[in-house]
Amino acid sequence: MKFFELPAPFDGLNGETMWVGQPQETCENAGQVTPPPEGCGIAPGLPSLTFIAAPLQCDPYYTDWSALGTIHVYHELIIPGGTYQVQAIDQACHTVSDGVYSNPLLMTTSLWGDVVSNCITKPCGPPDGVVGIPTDVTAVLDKFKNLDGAPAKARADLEPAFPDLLVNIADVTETLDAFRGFDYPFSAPASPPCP
Ligand SMILES: [Ca+2]
Ligand SMILES: [Ca+2]
Repeated sequence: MKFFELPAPFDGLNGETMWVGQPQETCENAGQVTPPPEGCGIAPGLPSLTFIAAPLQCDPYYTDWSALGTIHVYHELIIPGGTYQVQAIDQACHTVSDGVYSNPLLMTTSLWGDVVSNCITKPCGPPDGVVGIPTDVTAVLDKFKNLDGAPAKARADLEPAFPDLLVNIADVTETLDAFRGFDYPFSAPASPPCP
């Protein structure tokens, strides 16, 4: 994954690349990460009790990504309003060779605190470019409480800088700060993440 166009102060990392790491099954329930032996707790209104999450890392992890469905990629350098270029490569190819990667797919993340459009109908609508109290802040609070009609955790997990795959009151507070006009609170690293 290439950092294609990140906003300031992260723009010094534009052009740097990282790999998507090992995918792991993760609970939708706000208070759990890895599924315990007895299974994940409730996640009312969502189609599955789990989803697939994968962090970024500096070395390739090879798997059949197409078999996994939607993958939530998370890292401190997945930031709001950034555009990322995603490509895949076969394990048999040399990673330094041009022309052996799949066609690039560009993806842009939503603005800081913009989690949903609304959750009046389920599932919640996608981010709409604005941060509101009855929409975004309420959505994250509802996810913290595991209420019916809350958004998926991949949307509601805003903090810490490297998201912890949990949704608690700190995530609600960040969304409220975004509504109040506060800037993205996490800083850019001083040097590229990978050598
Ligand atoms: Ca919104
Ligand atoms: Ca969190």
